[in-house]
Amino acid sequence: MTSSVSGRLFVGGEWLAPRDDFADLNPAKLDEVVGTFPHATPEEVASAVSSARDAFPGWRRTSRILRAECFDRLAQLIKRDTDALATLMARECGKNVTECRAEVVEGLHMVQWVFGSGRTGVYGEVVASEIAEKDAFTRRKPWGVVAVVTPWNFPFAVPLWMLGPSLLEGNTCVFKPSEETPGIAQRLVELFAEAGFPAGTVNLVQGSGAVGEALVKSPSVNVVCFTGSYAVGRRIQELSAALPDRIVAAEMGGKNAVIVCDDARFDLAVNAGILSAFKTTGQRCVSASRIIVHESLMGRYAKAFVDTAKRLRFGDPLDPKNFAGPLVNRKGVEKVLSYNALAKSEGVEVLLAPDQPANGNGCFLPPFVYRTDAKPNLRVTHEEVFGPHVALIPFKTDEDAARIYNDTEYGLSMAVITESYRRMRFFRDECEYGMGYVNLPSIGAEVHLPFGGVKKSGNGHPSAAALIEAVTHKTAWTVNHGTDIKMAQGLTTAI
Ligand code: UN1
Repeated sequence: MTSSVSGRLFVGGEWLAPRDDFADLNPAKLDEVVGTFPHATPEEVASAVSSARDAFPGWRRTSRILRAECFDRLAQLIKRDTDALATLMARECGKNVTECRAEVVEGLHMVQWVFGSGRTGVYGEVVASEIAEKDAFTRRKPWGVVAVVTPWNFPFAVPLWMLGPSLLEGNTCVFKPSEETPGIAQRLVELFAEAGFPAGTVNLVQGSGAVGEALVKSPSVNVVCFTGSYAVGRRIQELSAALPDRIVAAEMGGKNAVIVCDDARFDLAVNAGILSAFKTTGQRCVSASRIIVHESLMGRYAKAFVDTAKRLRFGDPLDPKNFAGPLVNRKGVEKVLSYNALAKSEGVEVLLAPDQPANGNGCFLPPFVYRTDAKPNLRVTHEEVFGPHVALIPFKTDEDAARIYNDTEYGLSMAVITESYRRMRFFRDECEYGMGYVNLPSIGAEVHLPFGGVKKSGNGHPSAAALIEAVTHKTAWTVNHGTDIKMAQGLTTAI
């Protein structure tokens, strides 16, 4: 018998009484309730924001090194609980437990990075002044309260990408996770509390989009860090436009691609395509739903790709031998099925299609693979699907491949499979993306690298370590150590 989580909100260092407003189901076995959770009321959201606001001055005044040291304790707790965290995550979001474990490790890496940055991070620079007697320097200051609004597909690492840099720099946080993964979010906040983060520095509100909306509308929230769908990210940006100094760091999905050049190592190219398309059942924002293949390789590539895709085992997330698990919920299955149907109606050549969902009790859906020429109006090759659904698209020249890659509204992740440095540079410069990979899948970023995209994928405030830019603002300091006033630009000081 597996245990069920009693969901509680965490406000001002206190756990509120559990409530069961909504049930959190295991997508591999829809009759298993992972936990029951409260929808935060508008008053509870307001109280979480004011707790964060009240905790801000004390936390900001705490030395950066001492703030970072709290993360050392958190790292020990994550190491202690890695297996339990991975198992809970697998039950809640359906990712295979081996992937969940890797995600816990990714979260741990963020925490370790924050700890190390306490003593090594640079948070200002000394600059020159026109006046010899003046010292000038910049210094980063925290904004204040950061709302952390996160998705279900990376329910542990992505929150830490945001909570880590925010707290390191002296901000306080209100965390609103996806309602698909409230249990792992609650566990994470329990670990923050156990690690000794002061009351009010990390607050947890749970529930649906209305809860996130109330949080984002609060004028006391200075920064919103968001990863999730374009529709929600756009809504956050619109609501935030009403506030003059609101910062939004948004990462909003992709229509990523792997480009397979004619000089590619063949097996590596097939594996990179398979991992990009089907790891996490295609539910990473960096998953590739387009493999752009040189026409001379296409016949052989398509055959090897389909043969490999047929062999992949989508099954129980708790069985480490399975390649991947179910989709996150029924809605996810219906969305992918509707794109599979759309592909057929748009006239593509279907190479592999699921007959029907493989398991009636879970949200399983085997891969869908098709081949099509690049066409500007084909919706399936332009819209984000978020599931095991992938197009193989032929190209003739590198210029064609870059044009096909760029012909979407998104620009998140790109992988190029080539042995040629010249080609790698060509795609690096000509394509629009945030993360570029060579001879690798389009997934698998590490926390000390910036993570984000351009166009509909993001607004230039990448997550993970690079989030420091969004959660602080740079101030300028100019200090005169002369005995009279001398001004820049030759401004006269005679009175
Ligand atoms: C996401 O897909 O939302 O780069 C995050 C990766 C992971 C993070 C993915 N480190 O694939």
